[in-house]
Amino acid sequence: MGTRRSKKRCLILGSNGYIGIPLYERLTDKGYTILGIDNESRERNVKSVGGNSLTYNRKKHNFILDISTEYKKLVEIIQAFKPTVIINLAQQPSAPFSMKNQENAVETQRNNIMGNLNVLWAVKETNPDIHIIQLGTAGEYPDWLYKNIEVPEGSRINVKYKDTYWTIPTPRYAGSWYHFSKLHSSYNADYACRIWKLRVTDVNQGIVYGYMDGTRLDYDEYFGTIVNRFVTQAVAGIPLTIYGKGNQMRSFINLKNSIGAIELMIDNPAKKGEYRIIQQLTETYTVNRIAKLVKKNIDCEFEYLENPRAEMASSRFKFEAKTLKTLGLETISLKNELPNIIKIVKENKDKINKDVIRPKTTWK
Ligand code: USQ
Repeated sequence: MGTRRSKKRCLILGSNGYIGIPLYERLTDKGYTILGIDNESRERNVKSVGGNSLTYNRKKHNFILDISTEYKKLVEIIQAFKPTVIINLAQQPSAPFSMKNQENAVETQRNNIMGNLNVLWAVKETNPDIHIIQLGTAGEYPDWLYKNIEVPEGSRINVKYKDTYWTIPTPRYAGSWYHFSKLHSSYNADYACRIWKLRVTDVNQGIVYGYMDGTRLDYDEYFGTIVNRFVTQAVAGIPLTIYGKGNQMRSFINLKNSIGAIELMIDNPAKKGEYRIIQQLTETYTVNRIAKLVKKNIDCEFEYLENPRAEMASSRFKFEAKTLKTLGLETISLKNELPNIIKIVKENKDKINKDVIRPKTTWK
């Protein structure tokens, strides 16, 4: 007797990226039918800033396609493949890259917003029942806006104004051209669910860190996020580049947990007409705390640099993040995972280009 194939058909947009590669492999292992699309912009963008992935990356695409410009082909692929779910990871993911110059700012917003809008239209025109999972960001809830209030999980809140209660979209704002691209896409998806009765899960994800077999591992100023970057700096014998005094707080999720969370979203789709927000984050740390955790595992120095970014010098915040816990996501802690990241970076130490570590882009 053959194994029973799942009826789940997943179209992954951005299947050659940091999350796309392990997601493609994981869903294939689960017996889901997968189709991957990528425009190879991640590799191009990383190369354009002199960066390189420390690890080999197994390309996972079935089609090379730019979803932000090739709408007709996207529709044809959806009509032929008949996905039950579309996971849109086809985004320019770096805030510093979007702040580098006018061209990058425009290209980030064009690519991210138009790509996402094309997906919403393509689903409306082909099969509005397809569940869309799109990646928003925890940065849609800036620390200055949620200073003393827990960030609620969900798309609506009730507020009292002049003795009347109003249900309004949860207040959001952003802190880079990149983060604004996510914010605009969130509002577009919310609106599409309202008028076309689509089903969308918008995943507000914290900073993803760690490694899974076959994916890429970037460490440069633009595409390396803080944990992967600090580990690389420590392994290379470079002092950790702490921006400002290091008291800014951020939320985090391990790459394996990010993949696990997307699996849970696929298996528990949003309802018809529902615009659902999930807070995809498991821990919060200040930059200093991360630096100290890295130092506990591998000897290194710290260097406090004038902060090149426009962000609060010091912040504390709390996110409500119930859904993933309720659905049974088992949290992996940064503390337990650091030795694994250090091991993989050490194995690839000779590929580190020390010239792309120090920040060159100022945001103000
Ligand atoms: N930082 C340092 N030193 C460094 C690099 C970063 O102190 O060498 C600090 C930054 O000032 C910032 C924090 O670390 O306060 C995080 O920076 P990051 O580069 O790790 O992450 P960020 O630019 O916030 O963006 C990343 C992903 C993005 C995702 C976002 C989630 O690139 O795709 O949406 O995390 S969040 O930050 O929650 O909005």
